[in-house]
Amino acid sequence: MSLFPNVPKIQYEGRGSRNPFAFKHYNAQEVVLGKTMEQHLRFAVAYWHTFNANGTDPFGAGTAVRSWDSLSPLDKSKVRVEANFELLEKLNVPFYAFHDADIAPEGATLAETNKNIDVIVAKLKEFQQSTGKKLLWNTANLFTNPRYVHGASTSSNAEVFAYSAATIKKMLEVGKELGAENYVFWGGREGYESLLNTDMGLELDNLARMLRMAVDYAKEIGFGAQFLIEPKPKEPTKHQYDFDAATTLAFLHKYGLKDHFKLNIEANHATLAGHTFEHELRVARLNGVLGSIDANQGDYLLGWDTDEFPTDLYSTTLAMFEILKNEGGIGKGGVNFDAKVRRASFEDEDLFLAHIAGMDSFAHGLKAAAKLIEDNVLDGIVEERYASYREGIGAEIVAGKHTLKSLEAYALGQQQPIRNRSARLEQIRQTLNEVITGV
Ligand code: XLS
Ligand code: CA
Ligand code: CA
Repeated sequence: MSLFPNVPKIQYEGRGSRNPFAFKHYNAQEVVLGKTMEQHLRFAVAYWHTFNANGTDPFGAGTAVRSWDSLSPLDKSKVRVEANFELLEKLNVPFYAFHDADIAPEGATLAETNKNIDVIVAKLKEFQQSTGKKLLWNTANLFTNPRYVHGASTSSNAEVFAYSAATIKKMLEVGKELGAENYVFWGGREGYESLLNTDMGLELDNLARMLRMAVDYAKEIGFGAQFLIEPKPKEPTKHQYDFDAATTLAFLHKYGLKDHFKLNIEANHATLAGHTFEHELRVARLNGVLGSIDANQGDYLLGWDTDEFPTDLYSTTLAMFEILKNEGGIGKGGVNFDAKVRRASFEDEDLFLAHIAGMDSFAHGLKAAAKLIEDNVLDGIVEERYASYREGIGAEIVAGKHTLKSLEAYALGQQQPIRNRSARLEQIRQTLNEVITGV
């Protein structure tokens, strides 16, 4: 029985198509720079936004109209599993991602919750086997339940730390059972509101303690997923500890955890931190920790995490440029649509149309980024701009042959005033426009 009878299997029809239920750019088997689009992009659907979110906002009730609305919590969870695999199949998306709380209702006790999870995990496993779809990552929701009011690993209450540890343990086991390729740690409420009542040192030490325990347990049970930390600067707490890629890297270095984690970079979190998506990806890439991405976009007029489906081609192009430049591309990670339809897009069809828009925007970005690389556009510009470091004094500086003293002697010896060259940014942006509109 179909849960989305009005939606056909989405096919690639190419650029000129005006069929809303067709891809204009995402052609899974098309080869770009030696790999298929499917291999480059490894798309994933986020369970929570797609099957759980109902459009509730602080001013109004849910608007989404779903066929499972009237069911009991456990039956709802079961139908959502079917909805997930039908949607993945119709969109030709190979992966999905979830939190424990997305797939099964919380019970009255931890044991009961775990039992509910087991029921659904068995069903997910059956569907994975019959469809060939895979779990990109799973994670623990350590922020919704009121027990996490002061955080989870960084809670002021040790009972909450222990409960969080038990939940992470369970979700690592679930990840192993379902063959998850990654496991994500997003710092839900790991942050603080005011230093007046916060022991920041202890909280950060505890966060590191929990991550270390997770690394150890995964090893113990033979769960080989790539571990990912997902930075975010604020929301829900005023100050989140994993503020951005650079802050998270410093944390991992300090606690000797760098070898065990990569980063899951989310576009909307980057902009909330006052960075661009590509900035965060570049920082991660240069430090060898670009693991996976959460694809979405924020709204430049709003200061919060709107998690919109990505449609900004500048952003998808520059993001894909970083991914293509990353050794091994996106690797074990993927492009996870951590994005939700707008509250006014409340019909089932919108779930598909939104993913088509996101997938096409990333496929378009992939093609544009590949063109930038093939035609040596940005690399050529950068190479020319830094040419002074490849000869003369620049080459000597790079080779480590100089000191402040020797450079003073050099500068004193120069007779001509220093001449700089224009950076030509306007022209570069025009070239980028040409590339994006030309592919
Ligand atoms: C919230 C985060 C969250 C993580 C997974 O802002 O994006 O959804 O991706 O816990
Ligand atoms: Ca996310
Ligand atoms: Ca988000």
